[in-house]
Amino acid sequence: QNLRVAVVGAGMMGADHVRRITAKISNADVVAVVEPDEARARAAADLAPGAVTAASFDEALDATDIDAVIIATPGFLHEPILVTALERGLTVLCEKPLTTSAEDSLRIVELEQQHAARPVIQVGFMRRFDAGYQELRALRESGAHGALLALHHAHRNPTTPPNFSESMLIHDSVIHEIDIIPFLTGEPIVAVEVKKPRKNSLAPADLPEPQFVLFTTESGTMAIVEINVNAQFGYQVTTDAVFESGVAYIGRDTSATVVAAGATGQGVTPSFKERFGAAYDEEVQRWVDAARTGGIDGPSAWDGYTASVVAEVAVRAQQSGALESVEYAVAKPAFYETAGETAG
Ligand code: ISE
Repeated sequence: QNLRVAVVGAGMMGADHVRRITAKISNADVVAVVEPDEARARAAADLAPGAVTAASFDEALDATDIDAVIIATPGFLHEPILVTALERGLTVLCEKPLTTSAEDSLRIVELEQQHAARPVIQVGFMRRFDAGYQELRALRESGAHGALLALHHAHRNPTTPPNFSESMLIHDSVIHEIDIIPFLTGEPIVAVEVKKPRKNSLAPADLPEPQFVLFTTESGTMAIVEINVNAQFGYQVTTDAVFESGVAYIGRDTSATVVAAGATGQGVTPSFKERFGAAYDEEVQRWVDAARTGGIDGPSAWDGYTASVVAEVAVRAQQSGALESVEYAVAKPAFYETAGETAG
């Protein structure tokens, strides 16, 4: 029997997941779209034959049988849906961030251990499923070019949606690097500092960006992130890894290079949907396959929690301008010790 999935939130990402599950993913059907905006709910449900629409998650649970849920609402609305899903024994794919505070994320991690025998919440850190990031991680693990010394990350979006605040630069955008830096280095982040160069006049008046966010990991590897989300030209996410005897970079070649009319050029992806399309497909198929037997196959709520801790410190660093150190309140519980190449 196919996995019966509810998608909560029918914005850009939620609607994309409805389309993906219906058109590309095997062994799963979208049976409910939960979205208070009726027109949006209908538009997304029309992509999935037979799916019901509901204004709330509880309404959807009353209306139809649901095995698993994809949470794609704005981050600050994730927590109550996670709690309901845990109480109902559902498996979850929760878009990032897990929650928008370390305290709330820790509560989810504790609740998951009370309600489930093994991890049932996967966090939507899709970069772990991207071939480029997997290659960089394998290079570091192989030791072929010595130790990994530094990472340069560029994270550029064309524009921001309305009401995108300074802390959302961290919780919504840099959260991806906060997850991928430990994935690449194999080490936790221990310190964060933020520097703010000259403001882009094309960014909203109350959004001081671009910003440089500098992370240090346990052994002293440093990762600099240029977060630059009103860059106008398109969507670009690149990473350069500096090893002792070589460098490796990913994310520049997202299309063929065309030489014509006296110039050489390459396309730029318009949004994360295209840049990470293959990664999302891989992430969702593997989650579906694992969820059919009640598990997950990717970053867990623990990874969501540690990212929340670092994000909170990074928001503090935005305000203080100082080097802020990261303390984790609890050690990783044995419950989260899973194998698997995309696990934490
Ligand atoms: C958005 O929510 C994402 O998750 C994208 O991957 C990221 O690039 C963007 O900055 C976020 O707003």
